[in-house]
Amino acid sequence: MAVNVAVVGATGAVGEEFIRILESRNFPVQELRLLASKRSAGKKMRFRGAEHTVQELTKHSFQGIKIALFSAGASISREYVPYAIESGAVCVDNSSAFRMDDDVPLVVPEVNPQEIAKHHGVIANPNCSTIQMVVALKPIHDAARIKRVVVSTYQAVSGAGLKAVDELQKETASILSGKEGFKRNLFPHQIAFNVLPQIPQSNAFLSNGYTSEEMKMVDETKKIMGDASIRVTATTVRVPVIRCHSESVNVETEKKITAAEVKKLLSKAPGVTVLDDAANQLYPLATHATGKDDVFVGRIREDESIANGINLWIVSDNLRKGAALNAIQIAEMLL
Ligand code: NAP
Ligand code: 3JN
Repeated sequence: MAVNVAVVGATGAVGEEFIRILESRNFPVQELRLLASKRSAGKKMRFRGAEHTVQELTKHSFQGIKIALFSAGASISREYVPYAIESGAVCVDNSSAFRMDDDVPLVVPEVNPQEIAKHHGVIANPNCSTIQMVVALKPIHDAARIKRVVVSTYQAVSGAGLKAVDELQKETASILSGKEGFKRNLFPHQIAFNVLPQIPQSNAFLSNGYTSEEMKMVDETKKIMGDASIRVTATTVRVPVIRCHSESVNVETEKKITAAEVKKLLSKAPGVTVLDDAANQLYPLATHATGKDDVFVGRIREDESIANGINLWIVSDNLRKGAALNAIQIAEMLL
């Protein structure tokens, strides 16, 4: 049965992807309501060949809505998710607003789909860097119990929204054309031809020296995997790539597991494609994963510095599996 669906933050990087995926997966949409700020009200966006007009988000926006997909930041979610629930909608929220609340399921369908049924009107979508990592880690945890994870990320600028993509493109063009005086709005340093060990770009650092993105990876991984004993440490880094996050992940397990066994396990794992053929220089790349649904894993090898260690290289489209696709998979399960 088709349902009325609202997309909050429809004009953003994640919102645009929501619309594309709802269409390509033939999600049973009766009415699609596109919501954004006052700035975008009246803007036209296409869905299934027809023009849809973006409306300003208000507390009355959710009448008749069954599924509300939120992607306009945590403060908007905190303010408007309660109105959506009150109107009878179930919300899938892409922001960090409710992720760590005890009574809110934090779901990656390949890892903990059983949590969806426990919702009270809102299901949280994890952070993009966490999602792609846990999809690859779950089969290893089930087989050999993961004790510790050390992850370093290489995150695309689209994770910071459309304005960040624009800044990278304009700054790159400005440098290549030899013009001086490019004015940055978003990133604290030059992002073109550079690598910034700070995500997010503002208010990033906590009193322990980590960034909030790093602590999201630590806390969310434990909650999704349902195992608070897994030790996780993260360094999150922005690179001048438009789309797809890459991750170098080191895993220490309780039980010995060989690289060949991990390859075999991941080859059968839902949502994972193994691309790992050293002889042919085959491994996951951002350019290859762009626009694709799976989490790509390669460079699978044993960590020879410890008894039970595995190294992985994990790449996925941050706007698809990392955000819109994961949320729509949750919505499909809800229906
Ligand atoms: P973006 O490209 O900057 O887009 C922001 C969207 O939010 C736009 O549609 C914007 O509408 C809307 N918005 C901003 N202020 C609003 C307001 N006062 N009322 C209604 N709508 C408002 O950002 P994005 O990359 O799509 O990310 C949006 C949010 O999604 C992030 O803040 C984050 O919470 C979440 N996110 C999650 C992940 C993840 O890891 N799962 C990844 C990326 C983003 P206008 O066009 O009117 O400004
Ligand atoms: O920077 C990235 O690559 C991912 C960014 C995610 C993000 C950006 C702004 C606000 C989030 C998130 O999903 O955790 C949030 C937030 O909701 O706190």
